[in-house]
Amino acid sequence: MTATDTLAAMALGLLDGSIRVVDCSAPLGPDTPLLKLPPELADDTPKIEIHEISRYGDRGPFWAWNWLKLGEHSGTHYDAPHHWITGKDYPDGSVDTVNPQFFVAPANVIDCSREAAEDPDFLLTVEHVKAWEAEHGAIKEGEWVLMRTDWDQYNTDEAKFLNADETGPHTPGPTAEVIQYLMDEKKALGWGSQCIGTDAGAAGGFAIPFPAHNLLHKANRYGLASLTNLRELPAKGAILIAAPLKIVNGTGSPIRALALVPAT
Ligand code: 23J
Ligand code: MN
Repeated sequence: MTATDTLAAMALGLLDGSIRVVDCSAPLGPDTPLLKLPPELADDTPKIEIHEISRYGDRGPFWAWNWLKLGEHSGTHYDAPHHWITGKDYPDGSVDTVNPQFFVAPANVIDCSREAAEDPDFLLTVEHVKAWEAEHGAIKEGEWVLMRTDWDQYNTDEAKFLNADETGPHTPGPTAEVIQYLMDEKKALGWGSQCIGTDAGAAGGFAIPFPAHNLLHKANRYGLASLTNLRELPAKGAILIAAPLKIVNGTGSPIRALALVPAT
């Protein structure tokens, strides 16, 4: 099959509905949950603001439009290598310089929903990933690895989504070893989470602080956060479209993440 045939088959599948588009982005607005950092570290992500410029009225009779104020790492978003100090020197490490070929890629979806429901501090280990590969097939070079926790069910409630108490946030994520394995041995494209960031809630206190950020971006690879609807994706076989805005020197960007899946 030539690439032209492949694209023609895909065009048919999109038009006849046998390929379904799953929306993997959360609503982006003033109520979107945002990352809270410890006060001694930095300012938090600013609140998302949507301001009306005009709405079919005196200031523009025929049109409506808004202006926005928001952090790059707001809502369902993309982390570029320049987000972290370990990736700061890559010439293709900001959102405007990443090769767009990497914005469309196969996705491996590791279902940790049961574990995350039982333990909000659940950490995915290399043993888990290898067992998943034995069951579903190897993770291949250039593919996304997405951790399904069904955490998107808390997206409309910031307190539940962040799940913080006096000991800090409690949300699931990867061990440092998993990210190291995915980067060094699997040459994965990146790592995606359904929580506020790519790292576990407790990851600020790990031996390498925020290991997903540290190790993904050190490898000039990418992160996705606050993904939704991963329960609708097969373990293998989905194509994920995750493209950041082309913000000049941007370290990340909100995205409309879309998964192409077989309609069953
Ligand atoms: C800045 C500092 C720490 C973290 C983050 C941002 C994120 O999770 C993010 O959105 O990239 S952990
Ligand atoms: Mn981010």
